[in-house]
Amino acid sequence: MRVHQLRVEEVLEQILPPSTIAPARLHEAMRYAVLGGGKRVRALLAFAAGEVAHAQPESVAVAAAAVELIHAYSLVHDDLPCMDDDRLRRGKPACHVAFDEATALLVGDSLQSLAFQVLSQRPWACDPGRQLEMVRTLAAAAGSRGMAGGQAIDLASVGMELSLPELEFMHIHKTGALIRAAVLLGAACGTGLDGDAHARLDRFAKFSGLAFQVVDDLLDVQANTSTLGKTAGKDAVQNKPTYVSVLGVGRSRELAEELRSEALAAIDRLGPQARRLRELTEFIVMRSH
Ligand code: GRG
Repeated sequence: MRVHQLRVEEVLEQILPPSTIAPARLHEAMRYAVLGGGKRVRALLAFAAGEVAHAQPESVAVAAAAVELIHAYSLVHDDLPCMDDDRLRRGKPACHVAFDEATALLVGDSLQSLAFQVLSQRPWACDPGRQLEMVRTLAAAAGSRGMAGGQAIDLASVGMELSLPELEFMHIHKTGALIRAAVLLGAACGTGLDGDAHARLDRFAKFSGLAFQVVDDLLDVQANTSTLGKTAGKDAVQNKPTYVSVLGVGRSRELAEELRSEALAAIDRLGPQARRLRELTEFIVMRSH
């Protein structure tokens, strides 16, 4: 895992504009938001799915970096006062606190553009048609029918009571869409997947994405701010519907275990190449931050 984390860190370091070139402050803020923090779960999922499809790690690293850029943009915008209004991210001041709100807005915009620039650069995947498909997959995952749409539902849900299916719908979009894109992009960097394996990976991505969110909701009530690197206990303060508010802690933990089992069952037939996906599923469910 560490090797892949370092590999994606290296690609991110290279593709982010240096803070010595104009506009220096924007570039400095982009680097601040992306580098030296984050678990890189989405990148690791891309590498793990790439292994199932016999992809070259150098190719997967580019796709993984693009997904991490979109993720970093979403965190910068999510922390803004007009959204989740948080001052701490990845154990340090949020981007708009360390810089300013206007810069943070532009950081998010620029990271999103950079993700698609990277993904569409000179052919680096096995064929340009597949590369174009990856651009489409990531765009759909980030947009109004994916992550941004999920965020809109999240903002509109404050103070409301959601049913379990409504909560699931929100999270399949807000958190799940990008996790799914990470898995599909990693797999698309390789050549070895038939339709059945692709469907299995897609199913895996759905369950592991939901498990990720259930655990996130649990950590919000069970972990402390210094372990999380972001403000703990915010969901209740902001009166947000979460798995914990809908199901309670005990049932949410059970649900995380059920989702873990579903995710593992989905890739059961994928053999030893899916070993890292299994390890990541354990990490997602057992993580402490
Ligand atoms: C602003 C368009 C827009 C979208 C924001 C992803 C998101 C939507 C908001 C983040 C808020 C949040 C806490 C969501 C729960 C799950 C989640 C995405 C947690 C953060 O991801 P991690 O734990 O973060 O992978 P690191 O820092 O490790 O990369």
